[in-house]
Amino acid sequence: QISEAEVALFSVPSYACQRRTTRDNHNSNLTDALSLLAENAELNNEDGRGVAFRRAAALMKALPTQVISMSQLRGLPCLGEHSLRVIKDVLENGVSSEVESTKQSKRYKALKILTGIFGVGAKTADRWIREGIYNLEQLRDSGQTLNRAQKSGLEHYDDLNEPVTKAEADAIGEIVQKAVDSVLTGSQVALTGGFRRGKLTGHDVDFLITHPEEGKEVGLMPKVVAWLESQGFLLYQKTTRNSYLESKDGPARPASNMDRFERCFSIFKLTKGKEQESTQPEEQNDLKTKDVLRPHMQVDTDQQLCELSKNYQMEAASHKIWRAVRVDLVVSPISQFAFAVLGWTGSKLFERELRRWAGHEKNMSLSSHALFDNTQNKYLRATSEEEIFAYLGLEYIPPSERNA
Ligand code: DGT
Ligand code: MG
Repeated sequence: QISEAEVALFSVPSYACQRRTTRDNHNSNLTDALSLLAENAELNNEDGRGVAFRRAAALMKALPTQVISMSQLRGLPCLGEHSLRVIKDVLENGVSSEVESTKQSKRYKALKILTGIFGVGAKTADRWIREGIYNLEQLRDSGQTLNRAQKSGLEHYDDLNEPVTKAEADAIGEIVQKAVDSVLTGSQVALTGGFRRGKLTGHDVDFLITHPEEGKEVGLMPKVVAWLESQGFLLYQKTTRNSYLESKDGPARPASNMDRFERCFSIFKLTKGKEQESTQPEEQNDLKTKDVLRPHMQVDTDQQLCELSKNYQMEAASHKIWRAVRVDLVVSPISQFAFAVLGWTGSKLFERELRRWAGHEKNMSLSSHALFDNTQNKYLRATSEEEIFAYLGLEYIPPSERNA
């Protein structure tokens, strides 16, 4: 038994953007439970509930040591009645009964499976479940009309649900850099998202593209996409104008240069082993490629050719010489680049908290495009993330400590 006096109390600021959250987590038993309930709420379109659990999970993630007693949590922000109940359950019983029953529920399982398809959100999954569709077989049998994204998502389901490694992210980064160099010299590519925060795996790879000369980036995305497509790197792509009008959190739509944000949701075809190429001796690589791609065999007849092609396809499938990876590309003008980098580095909760801080504490509006000061009624220009934190009156938090 540990007496109350021996249990250290924590003191933690209430906004996640005021805290340093590394990848070290001393309370994963608690954060896993709270994150699952957050995810379940989000899958059920209960956004308020989802955010409450996310905030509670982020707070537990930021604690410097393992929590062993409820009394340590006294006075901490972000912990509502429901989250405290879940934490208490885990501390006393090792697991939360609510989490366990959620995990077992038919609805949660179906929502996970169906939203695991790229292009399927909570609303679509809910509609399918109401029609009796709980898994991929039932979906295939149902004859539901799928859009282009969902068809691709279903086709590459296993690949897209397998975490992307940092090595794969780097290999894709090299391809994107090559694409950008080929269509506009001087363009720059920045890795954003979870990998910029030092995560070792991710669900996708996020890149931000810009050019040091303002305006040169206009029309860049279609050219990059066309190059990637011509080289056979894309299994799927959809380019959208990331119009300011669509974002709920940004300030009122300003000057026309805001129209330029473009985003490409894509699925890359990544050759396996590509990420290890640089660490392997050249000869070994040559041999491997020849063995798989160019079997030394004499072909005399069409039938032999057909056999060979069939063999090759089977060989390719069993060797799985490539895999599908989700990649997000965003093009930003250099004048907005610092805001875009900050906005696309995440984590999602860190971003949400930055915007809440800006609005509630500073009377400012922050988006991935700009920072607007509502008191001075003007935009605040920035060329680095450090400057943006300074405008917001926040201590600078580096990417590796934004893992809230
Ligand atoms: P993961 O799941 O391993 O890919 O983790 P992250 O942190 O890379 O998450 P991701 O890829 O969903 O998003 C990266 C960041 O990009 C996220 O913190 C917020 C930002 N972001 C994502 N989608 C949008 C969007 O539609 N609009 C804006 N403005 N930002 C977005
Ligand atoms: Mg990501």
